[in-house]
Amino acid sequence: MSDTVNIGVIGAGGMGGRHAVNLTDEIGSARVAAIMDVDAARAEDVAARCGGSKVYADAEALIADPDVDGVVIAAPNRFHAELTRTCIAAGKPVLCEKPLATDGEEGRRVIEAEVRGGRRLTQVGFMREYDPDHLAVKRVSDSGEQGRALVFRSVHINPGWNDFPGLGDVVNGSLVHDIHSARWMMGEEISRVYTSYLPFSPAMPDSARYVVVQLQFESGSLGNLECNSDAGYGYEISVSITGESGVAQSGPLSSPVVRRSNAIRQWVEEDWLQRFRVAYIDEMRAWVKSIGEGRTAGPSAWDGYAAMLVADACIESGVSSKPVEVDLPDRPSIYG
Ligand code: ISE
Repeated sequence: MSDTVNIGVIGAGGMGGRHAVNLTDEIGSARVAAIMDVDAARAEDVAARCGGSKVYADAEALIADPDVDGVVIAAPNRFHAELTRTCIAAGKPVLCEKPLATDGEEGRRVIEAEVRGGRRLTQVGFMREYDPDHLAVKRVSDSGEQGRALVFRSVHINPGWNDFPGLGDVVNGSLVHDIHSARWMMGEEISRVYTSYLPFSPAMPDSARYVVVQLQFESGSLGNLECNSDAGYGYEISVSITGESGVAQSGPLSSPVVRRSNAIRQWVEEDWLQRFRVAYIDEMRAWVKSIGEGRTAGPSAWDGYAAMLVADACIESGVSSKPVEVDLPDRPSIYG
């Protein structure tokens, strides 16, 4: 491999486009060698923005390209697991956007493929692991200065959704991040969930406007995840860990508090691309570095799979209105 890491990006929409631009503008040691999208014009635009990448209409052909050292998957969620398995079969490192799969069963097949190959090749795009606010809260909790971690809380505010999301859309598309943050920041597995949700109207009982998930961790610690899928004003994410003698809490906003004309105002980010701008760049930098060093780090396929098992349980609980136990198998040795 030359000093430059050649990346193929699958999906030239908002997320894939952002990854491609970050690779081009922010990561000196990488270039976008190839880009794939079923919308040729969209792929051409991103390719031109990235200095003239090869354009593919077929994801398998991009993965097989010998000039591609690593693959970013930012295609629609339903393609994630299968494309990740294709990368594993080709022996190529892959950064797959969340969710790794559409359910636990599909996630299990990714794990089987990676275990069969005998080494980690997959990083999952749980980019909260690179967000300075999440990291700061975790650092305080891990330091032990507030005693044992008792309760994890997260509040996830989406500005809106294209149409009326169902419970599965909100859990797999949004809350899956917080499920991962809960496991990662508390350093333990979730053993039980109980989900309640509010539909957009009584006439649309399957829609999910606001979702609340109560968690229990293996040690007995507790958690609470909230997601407003359609807040109508902006995007906010906050997390906290309550310990025995204190609470570490991230501020939801990075903008200054402005006092003027008898009012206090604070600007709210429009979406996750703004809020997590730094995290996406740091995630990409770390992933490219790991490819250059011939190792795989960051959130693993196992993390992606565990999150899907919890997500499945959250959906089952929301539908049945009953608590659901999470049955996580033993972690294969390649995941440490
Ligand atoms: C979006 O797809 C993301 O990945 C964001 O991080 C998340 O906060 C948002 O809810 C999702 O829709």
